[in-house]
Parts: sequence; C-alpha cells; structure tokens
Amino acid sequence: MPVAPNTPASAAAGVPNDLAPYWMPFTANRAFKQSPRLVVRAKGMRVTTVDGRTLIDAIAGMWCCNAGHNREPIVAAIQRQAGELDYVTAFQHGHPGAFELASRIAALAPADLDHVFFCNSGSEAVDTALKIALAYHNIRGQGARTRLIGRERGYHGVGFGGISVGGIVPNRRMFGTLLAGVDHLPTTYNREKQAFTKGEPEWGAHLADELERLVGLHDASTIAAVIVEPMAGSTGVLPAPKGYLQRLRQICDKHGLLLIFDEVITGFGRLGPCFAAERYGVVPDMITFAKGVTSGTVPMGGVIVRRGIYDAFMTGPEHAVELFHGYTYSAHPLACAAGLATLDLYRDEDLFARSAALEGKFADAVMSLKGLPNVLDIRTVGLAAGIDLAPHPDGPGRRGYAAMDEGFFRQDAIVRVSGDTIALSPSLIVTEDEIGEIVDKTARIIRAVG
Ligand code: PXG
Repeated sequence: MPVAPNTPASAAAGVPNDLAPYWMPFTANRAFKQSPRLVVRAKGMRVTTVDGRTLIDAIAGMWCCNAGHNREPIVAAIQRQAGELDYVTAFQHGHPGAFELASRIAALAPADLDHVFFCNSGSEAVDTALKIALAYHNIRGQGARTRLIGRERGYHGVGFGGISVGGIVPNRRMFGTLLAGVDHLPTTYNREKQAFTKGEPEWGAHLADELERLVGLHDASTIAAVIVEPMAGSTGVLPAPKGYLQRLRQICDKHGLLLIFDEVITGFGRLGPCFAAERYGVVPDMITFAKGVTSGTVPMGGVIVRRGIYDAFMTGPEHAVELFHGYTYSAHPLACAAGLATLDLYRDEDLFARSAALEGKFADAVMSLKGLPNVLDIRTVGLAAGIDLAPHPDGPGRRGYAAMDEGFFRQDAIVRVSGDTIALSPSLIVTEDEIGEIVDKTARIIRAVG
C-alpha cells in the first residue's frame, strides 16, 4: 500500500515521504503542495484518490490511456516481459518484440510509412523527426535545407527542437534563443469565424497558403520540413480547418519540403482512425507518436517514416552506422511488450471504430454546455473537446485552476485545464453513460467557478 506524504500514516510507517523534494512538472508546485491531488489506483475509466474517493478520468490519463487504465492483458504482458528479458542494448542488438511492434505499427500507418524509429516520449519523437529531416536532406546533397517550420499555438514537447518549432509562448520565452532558422505558420484558430464548431471548421484552409509566403521569404532550398499537429491538442483542441492539411501537403510537394504530422495525441484512435492522417486522407512524410502506443503504461514514443526516407540512409558501407541517433531505452522490452498487448486490445475490442462511432454523441453532449456561464467557445473533434472559459477578472488561469480543483475535490472528475480552457479526452472505452457523466460533472464545475 503506498503511503500518503505528510500524514500520520507516513510518520507511523517511518517512511520519509515529504511533498517538498519532488519538483513537479508543468505544475503549480506551491498550490499543489498545499492541497495535493494524489491518486493511488486506476482501473478502466476511474482513478482512486489517496483518501479513497473514485473519480472519473475524463482525459485518459493525459491523452494516453486510450484503452483505459490498468487493462489486464497489458499488465500481464508487462509482467511476463519483466520476468523474461528486462533489457538489452538497442544499439547493434535487438529483441524480437521490437521488430514485431515496428511491423504492427507500420501496418497501421498509411501508404508507404513503413519504418519505425523508437524512443521514449513525444518530445524525443519530435526531436528525432526533426533530426531525420535535416539528415535526410544532407544525405541527398541538399544540406542547405536547414530551416524548420512549425505553427503558432503548436505543441511539440519540451526538447529544444520541440519548443523551437512549437508556438506556445510560456514554453519558449525563458529558454534562450532556441534553434536558429525556425519560422512559424499562423494558428488556424479564429473564434469569430469558428466558434462552437463540431469537427473541422469551414473557415481557415487558406491559412495553409502562408506556407507559400514563408517559402517566398526564405526560398525552398533552405527549408527542410514543416511540422504540425493534425489537431492541436495541448493548446485547447483546435481541429484543422477543412482542406487545410491537404493544402499544406500540396505546397510541401511543390517545394520538396518534408511534412511531419505530430500525432502524439491524435495517434491511436483519438480522432477515429488509428492515425489522423487517415481521417484527412493526407500522407505525411513522417508521423510522430507516443502516449496511446502503450495506453500510457510504459513510456514509449517513435517516428514512422516513409520508405524513401529510410532507403536514402541505407547507402555507404554496410558495417557503418547510418543514423547517429538513438536512446539507451529505444524499443525497451517492457515498452514493446506493453505496445503489442495494447495494439491487440485496440484490434480485439475494435476501439478505433468505437471512437469514430461515438464522435457525434460526444460532440452533441459537450456542445450542450454552450450557454453556461463564461463559456466563450466549444470545439470538438473525435473524442476530444476544448471548452474556453472567460478569464477571471483577477487574471488569466485563475478560473481554469479553480475548475480543475473543483473537479478533483468536489465533482469527482479529472479534467485537464490549460489556462482557462478545459480539455476533455476520455479513453476510447468510454460508454455513452460515462460521456453523460463527464458532461454533467463538467457543467457542475463550470457553474461552480462562474
Ligand atoms: N507532441 C504533441 C502533439 C503532444 O501533445 C508531445 C509532443 C510531447 O510528448 P511528451 O511525451 O514528451 O510529453 C505532446 C505531449 C496537455 C498536455 O495539457 C499535452 C501533452 C503532454 C502533457 C499535457 O494537453 N502532450
């Protein structure tokens, strides 16, 4: 039994378990430590707090437990693997599970995206994809193509590459000059034109033409790649406008730019098909993934690349390393076992189809929150929703923080809040009743912080 920090139980157990030493990520540490939100168990759609309350998890962990929490086949696969092969170096050696998982992921990816590079997180996946893009042009004698293009309000993790192409101001402004030679497309969000849209907004495809402007400014011969999320998640669920991604693809093709879809959130059924690329009928040159690949159980990320990219590296002497990149824990045996069991569950329970089938009901349910106090906009796509609340007069972020606390302590729901936007992204196993429960609880949260 885990021992709660700073409690009589921890003192009695003689366990040094203080809240102070842990510097929590992306967290208001002082506020948390005054009023901790501590979870000790999870199962399916629910988590249990340290004081024994059961909460509905409206965000699938953090966009990751797409098959639900603590699913038995995944747990069993991890346990089995831990007892068989804990680790083997990924450099110049391997284990069968890595090849099997790569084959399975390649089979799920569109068109000729059929080679998979493994790492351990979305941030590593993004930096890997950006490095592959630069090296690919280099190897083909186009080493002047060094510029990278991201998008305002994009989130691509927290590595230096990811924050450079990302477009979320607080994630960038304290961290120096970032990568040189990065430019950004404008955000696709415009509340005036798009408020309360279900799915892809009608307005905004023309914003892809900004890529032509950037090519005009920098010249195509200096640009390596464009990276976008098919649906910007972290920034509050911004679905791509109709036709936008198709247009980006056309412009990239015209100028020889690689197109990278960051599918760390959209991958593994969040928008219905396994990858959002399939939903939009657009084939990118690389797809980054993480989160849902193991349903959040063991850290894993990766990059799926088109055959032509992989083949371009397979030149030179056969004993030589082709790509000077990789991680100690690339294709870790526990992550591969978890990934294989997770993909089995997605297949056996047809969870991607389930996600697609629930999209309309989820959208209708969440849109019913329109008209509640301070609700400025609601966006839905797949099993994801963003609800913008008006900032409190005392400053941005206060109402959002209060909403998260209200959910955890009084409404028995975990919702994600970014600034004053509530995000909902339930596991793909969510039932219609549970969608109703999530929306009811969200309504109560919104009223309570009104
Ligand atoms: N790309 C995208 C599109 C992401 O959403 C990452 C990369 C980075 O993944 P790692 O595994 O390095 O965290 C992400 C992560 C939120 C939230 O508030 C979103 C993420 C992580 C934590 C919170 O929506 N996405």
